[in-house]
Amino acid sequence: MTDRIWDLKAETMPRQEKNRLQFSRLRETVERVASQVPFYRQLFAEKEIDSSKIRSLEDTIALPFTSKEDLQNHYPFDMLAVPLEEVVRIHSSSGTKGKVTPVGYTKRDIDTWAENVARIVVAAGVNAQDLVQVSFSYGLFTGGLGLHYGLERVGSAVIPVASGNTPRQLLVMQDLGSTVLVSTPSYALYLAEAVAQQGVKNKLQLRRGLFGAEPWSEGVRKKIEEGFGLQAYDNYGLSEIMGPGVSGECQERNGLHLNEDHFLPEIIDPQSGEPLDYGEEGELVLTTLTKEAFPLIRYRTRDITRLYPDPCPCGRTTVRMARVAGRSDDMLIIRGVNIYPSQVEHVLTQIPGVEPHYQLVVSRDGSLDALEVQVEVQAPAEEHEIWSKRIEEKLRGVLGLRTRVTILETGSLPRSEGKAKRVVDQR
Ligand code: DLL
Repeated sequence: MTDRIWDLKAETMPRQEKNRLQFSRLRETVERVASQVPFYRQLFAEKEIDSSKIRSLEDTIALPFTSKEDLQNHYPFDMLAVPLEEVVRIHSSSGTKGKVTPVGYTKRDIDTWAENVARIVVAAGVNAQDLVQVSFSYGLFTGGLGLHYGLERVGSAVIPVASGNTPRQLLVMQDLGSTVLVSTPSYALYLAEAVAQQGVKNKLQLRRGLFGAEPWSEGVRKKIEEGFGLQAYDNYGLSEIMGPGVSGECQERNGLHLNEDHFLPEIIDPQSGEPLDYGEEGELVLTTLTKEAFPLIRYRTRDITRLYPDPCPCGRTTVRMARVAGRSDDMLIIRGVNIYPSQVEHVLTQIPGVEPHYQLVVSRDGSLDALEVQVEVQAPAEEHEIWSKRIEEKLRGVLGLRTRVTILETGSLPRSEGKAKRVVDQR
């Protein structure tokens, strides 16, 4: 069965036609930032770049990268390509380290955003009949309002519960009969746990869930699906580029369709900055093609993924990205093994009896880094030792990683209502 497709023309456009569209939008963007954003004007002058040098899409690689540091150095509004009076909304990135990065939107940007989100929610099977419980926070974070506008555009009834207040979430879910849940995967796990504790799974109408804003493994997908009896879909985005709506899974759940007519993707080697081929794992770099207020050229997302250009059985021709393994800055190097927290999560969630609640504590052991995995298991204290050995062996077998596993009782680790903090760095 083919999915319903929100924007048939854009999402099924033949590649050649799409490349032509991307190229003309890229040139326009380069011209616009060169004339409107002093940062780019100066950078292009230094590197002797102007739009006449962009003769094909391949010439994108001649353009300089933009980094998070560039945005921080032009805090708060120097990267805007329009006067502040044309800005109608400001969001910001999470800013876990240092200052937040404010991002502006014009009226048209807000409209484009809603269209992009509409595409990904329809790809995940949501329609006008759905009652959608949005359990993302509403505020500077782009998750709440971003999903909200896209869902309204599709015609769903949006319930803006926002994050937190778990008892109320469960009440709304049951009494209003929410059919779709939207949240971070870690909050969904927390909610699923509360559903199990109250024994109300059979009172729920949920059929689908859209989860994103942080890395999550297939194991967690399974736990969430079992916990609510729904089908879970991944969606990806980042505030600097727009927010949610950059890419999302269709019914095939085999990669996230990227809205390429608005965002030009590349994969690069995070160390050398050299471009990598389709299928190769590296850092995602995005150039906005239609943003008015906050256009970015070759923005380094730090997110590690791959791109697949082959058409999808769903009928969409947009390039698909693999689920994000993690951020290059979250990669741990433990005794020579490079590892993302989501890989540890994947192994843990494959072991029956182990709960999907864990934390990784990284410390220094002499000149080497050491990893302690704290994980919850439903087992009496006298069995913790056996469990710890069993999990250590499993991690070593699958990931080649030597760790110390500490077993905790169910409910010991903090639960997250937004993005989970999985790594505690004691170095
Ligand atoms: O998290 C935007 C968003 C909201 C996406 C709701 C999806 C749903 P930021 O707060 O700026 O924006 O954080 C962006 O979160 O660079 C990734 O590292 C991570 N991230 C977002 N979605 C995913 C995902 C929003 N599906 C940063 N899988 C990004 C893995 C994700 N990581």
